[in-house]
Amino acid sequence: MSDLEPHDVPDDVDADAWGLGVTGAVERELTVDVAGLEGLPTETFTADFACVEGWVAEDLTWRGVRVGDLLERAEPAASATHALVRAMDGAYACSYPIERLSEAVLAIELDGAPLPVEHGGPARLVPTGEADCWESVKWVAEIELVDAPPDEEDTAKAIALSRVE
Ligand SMILES: Nc1nc2c(c(=O)[nH]1)N[C@H]1C(S)=C(S)[C@@H](COP(=O)(O)O)O[C@H]1N2
Ligand SMILES: [Mo]
Repeated sequence: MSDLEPHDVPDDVDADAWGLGVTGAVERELTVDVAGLEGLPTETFTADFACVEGWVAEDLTWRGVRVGDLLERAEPAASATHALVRAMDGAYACSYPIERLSEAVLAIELDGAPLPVEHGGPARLVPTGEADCWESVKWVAEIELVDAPPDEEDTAKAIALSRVE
């Protein structure tokens, strides 16, 4: 493992080189880049973002692609029940039931501008509806579909809570 703390901005984020893989229990693994996401239907919504550390960012307007639209293109296997959303910073990964992940948005814009790297650009997972702050995975690099809840590798909550005093 690198000595990069998972909350640090990865220093090699290059929007032109970035790609997101949809892997695992799917009929066709695929990779999508920023242009590919821009080519899919997007939606825009506004929400507050609250962190368990005690702060709130109000009225954030996200634009992005419904994860369900992306998963459809990869044709999830009938056996797939969950997904691990992995960040490009290696250790950070969050597990989701597929139905819930499908409702989340892969955001590429924040408040009308390309999502800044410090907030997870080129693409950040933004759950719609109730969610914990650590579920909003920044610098998403891979969505791996799996046949059972991936407890071992589901590190996001522990990493986030380790930062809370
Ligand atoms: N890849 C990655 N995503 C992450 C985290 C992280 O450490 N690494 N922290 C999470 C937590 S706990 C919070 S509160 C938000 C912080 O988002 P911000 O840096 O845009 O404020 O990112 C979430 N997504
Ligand atoms: Mo958080």
